[in-house]
Amino acid sequence: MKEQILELLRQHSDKYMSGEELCKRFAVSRTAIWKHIKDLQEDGYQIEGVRNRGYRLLAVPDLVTGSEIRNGLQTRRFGQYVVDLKNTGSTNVIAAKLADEGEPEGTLVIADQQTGGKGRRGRAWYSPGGTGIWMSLILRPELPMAQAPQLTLVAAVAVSLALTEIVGQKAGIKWPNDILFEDRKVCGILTEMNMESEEINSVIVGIGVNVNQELHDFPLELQDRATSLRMVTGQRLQRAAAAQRILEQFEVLYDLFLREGGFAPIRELWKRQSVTIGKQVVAQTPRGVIKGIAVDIDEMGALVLRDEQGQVQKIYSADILLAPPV
Ligand code: BT5
Repeated sequence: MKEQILELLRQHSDKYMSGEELCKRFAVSRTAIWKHIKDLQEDGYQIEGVRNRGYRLLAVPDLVTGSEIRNGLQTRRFGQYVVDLKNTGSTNVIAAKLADEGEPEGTLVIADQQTGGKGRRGRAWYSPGGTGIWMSLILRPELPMAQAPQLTLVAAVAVSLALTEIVGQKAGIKWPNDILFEDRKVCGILTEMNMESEEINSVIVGIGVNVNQELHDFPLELQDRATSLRMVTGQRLQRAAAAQRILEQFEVLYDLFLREGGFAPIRELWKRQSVTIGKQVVAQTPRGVIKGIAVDIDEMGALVLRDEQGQVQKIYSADILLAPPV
């Protein structure tokens, strides 16, 4: 009922909602309504209560709850069902479990804080409370397994377009899964696949975006390489609004990707947002280190390098570093 009261207050935020009206709608006592209002106020909602007039919503807090994510969200599936958590190990782990239990495509798991946020290859993702978007989306694409890694690139384009729009400055993609502002990482993406007899059962796309941190909020080892939307814009942002823009972009591009049955339309957008192409890079691949110039990504999403011997090399999985100046 608390959520429904909040929805009503949102819809009528230009006027007062009388206590009597609320009692009638929910067939409960005034005390019951008052308790829910008090609860909402404790969550950070600024609700004014005026005798003989009623309640009015004045301001919403920066929360990443289902209610804040769904409110005004322009998607059909992505984020229409939200599991919100105050604190969890990793939203990817929870989303994978829910996917196993049959939750549908578009289900979103979002947490205010992660204590075991995961990066790739066993690395950690720093996810303190109240500052970032730590969310994982369940996808169930009908795709050959070999195409699953392309979903990281689809998500990267979606995040980069959404953040570019929010900040008004290009958010660059560093292949395969980093989004950068001015060479500093603002977002990382972790895509994990669950197979069932050679077929994709589900793909979990985990997205972590630094939103309201200041430099000193990052651990020392990240201070020279991480950034947040606040550090770039100089302003605090509502995390839920930023998450909505990402979900909206992602749904459009994901549908395009599936409809076109391939990576081609995304590839062009990817190249436009990339900060990797044209750069000297060092690729640390499972097969060893390859140095060269990044010249393209191919139709499968692999990074194409021209190495120091002039040979063309395709990289399917790697950590990319900018080469030190020679
Ligand atoms: C990533 O891995 O960039 C994937 C990060 C995915 C995080 C999301 S949050 C929601 C979902 N649930 C999860 O548990 N994970 C996903 P990788 O490319 O391996 O980069 C990891 C490296 O980024 C670390 O080793 C640090 O150097 C750096 N790093 C860690 N936390 C960071 C942060 N908050 N901001 C910027 N850089 C960070």
